[in-house]
Amino acid sequence: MNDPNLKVEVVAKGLQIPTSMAFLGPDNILVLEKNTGNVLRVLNGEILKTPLLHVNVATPFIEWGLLGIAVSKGSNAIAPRSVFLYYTKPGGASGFASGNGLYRYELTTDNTQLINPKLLLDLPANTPNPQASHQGQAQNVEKGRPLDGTSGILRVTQDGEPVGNGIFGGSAPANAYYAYGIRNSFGIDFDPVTGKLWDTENGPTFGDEINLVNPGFNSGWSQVMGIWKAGPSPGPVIGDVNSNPAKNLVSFGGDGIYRAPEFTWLPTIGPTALKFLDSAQLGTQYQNDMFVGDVNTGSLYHFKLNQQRDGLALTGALADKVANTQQESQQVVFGQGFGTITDLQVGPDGYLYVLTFGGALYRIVPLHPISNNSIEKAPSTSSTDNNNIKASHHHHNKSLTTTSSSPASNNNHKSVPGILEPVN
Ligand SMILES: [Ca+2]
Ligand SMILES: [Ca+2]
Repeated sequence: MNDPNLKVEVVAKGLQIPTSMAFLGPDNILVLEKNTGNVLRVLNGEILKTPLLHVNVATPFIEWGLLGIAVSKGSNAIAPRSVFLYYTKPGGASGFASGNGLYRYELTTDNTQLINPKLLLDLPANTPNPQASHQGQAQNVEKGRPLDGTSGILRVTQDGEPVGNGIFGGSAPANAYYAYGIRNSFGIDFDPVTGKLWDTENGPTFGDEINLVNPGFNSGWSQVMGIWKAGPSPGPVIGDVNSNPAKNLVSFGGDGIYRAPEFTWLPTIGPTALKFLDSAQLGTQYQNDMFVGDVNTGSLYHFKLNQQRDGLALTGALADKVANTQQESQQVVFGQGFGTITDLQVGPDGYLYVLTFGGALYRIVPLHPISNNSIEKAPSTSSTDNNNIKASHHHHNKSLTTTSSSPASNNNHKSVPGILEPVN
């Protein structure tokens, strides 16, 4: 940790490619394993042997498997709690995968089983065939397929119904779109102060992004990545100004609105989870700030928001909103040596939890516990009574691997992992 007043504790080790987590209570955490298809519980630092659930998952690609989890409280004290899972289903005509499903399960009251699954969203899981997949209006190809569930952030109720008539209208899955033109999102979270959604996105070999995602947000892919014209290498700057974005973007009659990233890495670092620390337990100087994980450098990044909270507070070489070099990126590094960070959550204890591809779960805590009784943790976003759930369905993450021999690592046209975050 760059802050000498903070330290990293190991909560648990020995998980097999954990992808995401959700708190049931203090020291009581559900964790997903990507390839085993197991939903496990880590209780007081111990990984309980019997999974709450095992699902068959498609695993041949780095982007596929058991990927996203969110927990909602029951509608009252005795109602079952809902657990939402997002995973890639095996089979289908291709033999690889029949789709990506968002399911709602009931958690048994003894916290040992997930039962009564209900399929809320049935989304495509395209194999890495550049010609066949991801050339639609969701990717800003005007004459391409209508919105098909790819390259978007989707919003449905906890029963899987569209919210109102949907921003882009039509039938499922178009009516579930909240945002589109997203190449490969990995992390989403809601600002606890404004309620606004933010995401991280992975570029191909350049142009990773952090975005403020307003309703109807168009991120610009496959025309723009970062602020540059998309291509094998960065083209000219065409996407740095909201009011004058690249030409030829699909706007759905004006319902879709391009917005430039609030931050871009030119050399790719593979940003992953994004989390707001809605707690003062690491010190008030970090309260409600944004934290982001990555793949390529093992770093955890820390960003302060500007006063209006519609952008980031950036100075020096980052005042241009671009980390032009790895060195510039160091300015926002909070800690290093984590390996690949797959998820970040704030525990009921107000500390920041870090889940890693290598199988460890860490917790960032103060060196000396903060003993200010006046500090109260804000309501946790990992467990809410909200009505909506958002599913991030993305496009290929080229970088959730450290080996170039991965079938996924050289392909820009995949379907994708999902992360679920409850709505505030
Ligand atoms: Ca973008
Ligand atoms: Ca710069």
